[in-house]
Amino acid sequence: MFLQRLKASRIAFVVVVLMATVVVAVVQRSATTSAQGDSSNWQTIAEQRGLTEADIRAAMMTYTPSGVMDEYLMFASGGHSGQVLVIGMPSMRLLRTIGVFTPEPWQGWGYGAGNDILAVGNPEGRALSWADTHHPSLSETNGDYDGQWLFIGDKANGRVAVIDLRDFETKQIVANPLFNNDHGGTFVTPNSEYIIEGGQYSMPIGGGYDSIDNYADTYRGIITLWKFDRDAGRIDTEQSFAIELPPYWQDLCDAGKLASDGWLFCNSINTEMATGGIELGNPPFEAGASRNATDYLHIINWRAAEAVFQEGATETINGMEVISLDTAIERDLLFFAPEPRSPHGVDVFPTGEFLVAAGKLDPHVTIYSFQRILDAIAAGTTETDVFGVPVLPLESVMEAQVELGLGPLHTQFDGQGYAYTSLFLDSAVARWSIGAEGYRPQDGWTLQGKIPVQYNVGHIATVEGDTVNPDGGFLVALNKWSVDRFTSTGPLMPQNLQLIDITQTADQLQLLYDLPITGAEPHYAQIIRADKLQPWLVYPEVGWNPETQSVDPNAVTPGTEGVTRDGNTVTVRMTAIRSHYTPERVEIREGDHVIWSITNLEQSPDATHGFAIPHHNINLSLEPGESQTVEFDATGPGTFSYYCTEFCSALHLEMTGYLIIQPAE
Ligand code: CUK
Ligand code: CUA
Repeated sequence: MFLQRLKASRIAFVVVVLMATVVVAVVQRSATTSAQGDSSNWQTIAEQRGLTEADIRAAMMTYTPSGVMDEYLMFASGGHSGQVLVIGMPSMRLLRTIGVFTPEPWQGWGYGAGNDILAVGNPEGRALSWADTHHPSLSETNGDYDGQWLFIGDKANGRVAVIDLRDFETKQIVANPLFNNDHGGTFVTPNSEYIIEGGQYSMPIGGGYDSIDNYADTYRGIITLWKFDRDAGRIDTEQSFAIELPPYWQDLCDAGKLASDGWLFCNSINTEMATGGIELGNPPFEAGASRNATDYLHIINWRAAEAVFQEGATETINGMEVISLDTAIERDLLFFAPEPRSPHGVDVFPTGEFLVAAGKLDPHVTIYSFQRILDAIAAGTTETDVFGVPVLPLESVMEAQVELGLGPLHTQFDGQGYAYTSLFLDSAVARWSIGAEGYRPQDGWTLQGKIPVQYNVGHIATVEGDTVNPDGGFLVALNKWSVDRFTSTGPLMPQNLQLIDITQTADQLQLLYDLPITGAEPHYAQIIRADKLQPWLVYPEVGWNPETQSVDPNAVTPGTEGVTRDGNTVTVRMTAIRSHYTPERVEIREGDHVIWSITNLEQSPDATHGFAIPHHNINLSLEPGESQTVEFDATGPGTFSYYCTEFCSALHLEMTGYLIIQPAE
């Protein structure tokens, strides 16, 4: 744990070393002065820049000298960019973006590589080129992040992506055939058996047309359990299934673990079944969907659902097996419990014994006991919702409520017996103690303190916060607004990720660092210890196809390069190595269909070559050992200089060649 590692003695040692370094630098640069005065002394620098002792502590907690690695990696959703952001912590350096649902030019993602993966889910006649990624989820083994896979959902189009953490590249996208939006995804079960994708806005299952006047009859909610096949490294759509739900707006889900393994939980809003129509004089959604004092926490026995699916007691809709609402009720796999008020999210405690939901319009968080839920189910209930789903009385399942402040949203844990909840309206993060055995029984269920954040915080993420064994140390607040935090670059302002030290007492929670994020609203993030990841430095063998994670049959070996023709089909076999392509001239004819394979023969770390052909929208990034094949039609004559887009060597500018396309006649 960072907290334990960073003992006070070590801090003192670091201070002494830092000062000694500064003193040496001062001696070496004794004549250094500037127009702003003597800036060779760290105290003077601090004074000149108006830095407080707390600022200097913050700098020392985050400053990471060149060449020193980060202890943690944060995987943050890339929001509207449809990507994933990889951020080192505690330095808060952006290390990588991963092209997921959207083309990403630098990686060549969608410009010759990954085009077929990106095309999954394109509605007929329409190509999607953006996504709204919300919740990244690291694969788990026994409830702990195992550093192997990352999953993320696309709220805008109802898709889920699989990323392989050996090369940090997207391997698969699946499109939900039942729903064209999602939100309660992605979340994994404790051994990544399933990737959970909950829908958000109810619709006719299958996505077809029906009048909204039939809302209560034909519109429905859905939760999909995508089966993850670890050996294949892919979602197995044949072994995946979905559960039909009432047309409430299921929101955010979390999987049970340890004590509650085998179950999953989702909060919901709009149990009023409002259908909008402000322009017709109806209450707007914001009013219509927040009338009820409570909505329904969804409690789902996914192992029982899996058994129903395996029995075949499902119906097939658009190729997906669906457990009907009636079957779900009959087979005792779906229960509700009231949750106050317009809730957003449910979070399962590390031991799985409790779960917490927060109502955006209620200043409390409500904690449910899983044992009480089981007892209430066993005791039976006569109360149901209008669809016949059993409703467990709140008083029978509630363990505690803690008043925190305005607009509580999402909760995380630190492994020290505390929970943290974001307060959207207060723009703060609250720390509260967990008054249960195994946590902090001595402190009870109480608010401990709050730290202001800037501003409108959504999710928060603690180190390994969704595991059975959170690491503590740091918390990151993912804030929607930054308002006055950064030098203005116009009216569109960055999101603001703020790193917070949670190792101290509640009144000493300290804001350490602001990381502005553009191109995205990162809704959620997960943080993993960097030593759990074992990414490749170069691909294991020359000729590697990242899509199949094996040597590509089209890989080109030295000496086998060339251009061959079979009718109108031209095959180009090319190698790339510092600093040339072979061949350097490719002469073809207008109307040819071109299949162009190119293999980077390099085995040195970071020896990436690019490959771009003008006016054909082809742009590859070939990492050491990588092989790619692109296909295109030579639709017009011309002279095109293909070239390497990475400054790979002193003679990089010479790494080029000519594609010459003769006119058809
Ligand atoms: S959501 Cu964005 S702040 Cu999609 Cu999890 Cu709550
Ligand atoms: Cu290869 Cu520049």
